[in-house]
Amino acid sequence: MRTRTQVGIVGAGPAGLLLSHLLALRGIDSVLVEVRSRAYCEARQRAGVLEDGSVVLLRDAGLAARLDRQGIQHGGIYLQFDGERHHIDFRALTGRKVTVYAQTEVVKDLIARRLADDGNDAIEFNVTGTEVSRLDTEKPRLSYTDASGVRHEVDCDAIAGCDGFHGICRPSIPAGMLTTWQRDYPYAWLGILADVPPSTDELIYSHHRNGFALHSLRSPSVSRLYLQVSPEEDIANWPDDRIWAELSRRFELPGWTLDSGPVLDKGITPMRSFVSAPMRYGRLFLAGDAAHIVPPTGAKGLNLALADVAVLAPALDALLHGDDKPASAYSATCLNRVWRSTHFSWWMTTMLHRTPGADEMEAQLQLSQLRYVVSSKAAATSLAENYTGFAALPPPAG
Ligand code: RFL
Ligand code: PHB
Repeated sequence: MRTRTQVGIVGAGPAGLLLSHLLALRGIDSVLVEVRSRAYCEARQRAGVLEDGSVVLLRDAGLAARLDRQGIQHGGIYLQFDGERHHIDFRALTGRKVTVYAQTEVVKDLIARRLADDGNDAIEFNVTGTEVSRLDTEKPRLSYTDASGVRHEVDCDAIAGCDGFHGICRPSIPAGMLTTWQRDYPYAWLGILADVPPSTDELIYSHHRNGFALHSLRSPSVSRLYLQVSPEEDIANWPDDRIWAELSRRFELPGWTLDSGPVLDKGITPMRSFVSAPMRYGRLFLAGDAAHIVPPTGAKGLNLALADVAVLAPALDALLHGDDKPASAYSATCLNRVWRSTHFSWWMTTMLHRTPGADEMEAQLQLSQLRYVVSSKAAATSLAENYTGFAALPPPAG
């Protein structure tokens, strides 16, 4: 079946969904295709922390009704090391805060809004055989097979590759056109979602001789916790009791206890830093994890994905009206923020994780850095400024 649209979008993660909504607000049509089911996209456990800029972006785009009711504002984080827990007060240091609101909820809100505005055709779930072609022409093509087996060829004015790190858009760019930088870390995160109220009022990032641990949350009754494990670790080796025992050890503090509860979900995530540039080839624009990955320690991946499409929507609007200038600036504008977040995420990660096989010198250097962060206002401000979001986002209406 041969059709046309203005913008073809691959991937219904936060980047693709928000882009289709921002384009719709500008009166621009899109076709959004997603390989997974709606239920899968809405249940995939991932990020949990939104920068103020991301909250404002979602609010200005009319997407924050539930976020404003259920999001939990956090004015800081705890850094734990050497048997002590220290508070970093973002509000006092920067006047800013972050909002705990799960990526699953952002995705549910976006899907509900797209379907309410444009009906069931707004998103094609369960597609197969997605391909993008003719990228160096003014009429790139998005091809896919829908859930009922019909093959679609969609002529577009531009295509947005929002299909994550393992998607097909980045590999569709001819060899030699992209420069990539990648670092794989020698550890992974074992994450659990647990049906138990959080044992803390703000997130705890803990440096421990057994490895890093993070206590986060999803709501006043659901906790999200992570443990550093080996990237080769098999989740079958981690029954719930062992996970809780290891979490208790890594967060141990006199007079404080970690409450445990039923584990609702668990999984292991590898950690990598990856940047590919430029984020545009002809009429294909990459956004979010399709173009860059950060390790989750800085809570940046979701925020970067939203920031990219906040820049991309007005750039595509201009391109469709004959002005290529903002589209030409898209990659450099985004990469500025991407590299800042890449550095910050690398810095948080290497300061807090234990490198397997590393000598005692590394642990002492990490502890010295942590002591500096909690005792120097300048160092604490630097962490707070980066964590809460360093660069301002453009307004959604351009
Ligand atoms: P996504 O969410 O991966 O969405 C891409 C979508 O594309 C679909 N797709 C295809 N569709 C059609 N055809 C194809 N051929 C396709 N190939 C793929 C996929 O099914 C998927 O639906 O990318 P997007 O939109 O760029 O969003 C990025 C974020 O999901 C990611 O950066 C964050 O989750 C990272 N992250 C965190 N970010 C934060 O800002 N704060 C956090 O606290 C935070 N914590 C985390 C995280 C990521 C984690 N994991 C699991 C990697 C914690 C963890 C554990
Ligand atoms: C989460 O809540 O999933 C989360 C929070 C902070 C991070 C990473 C993940 O740095």
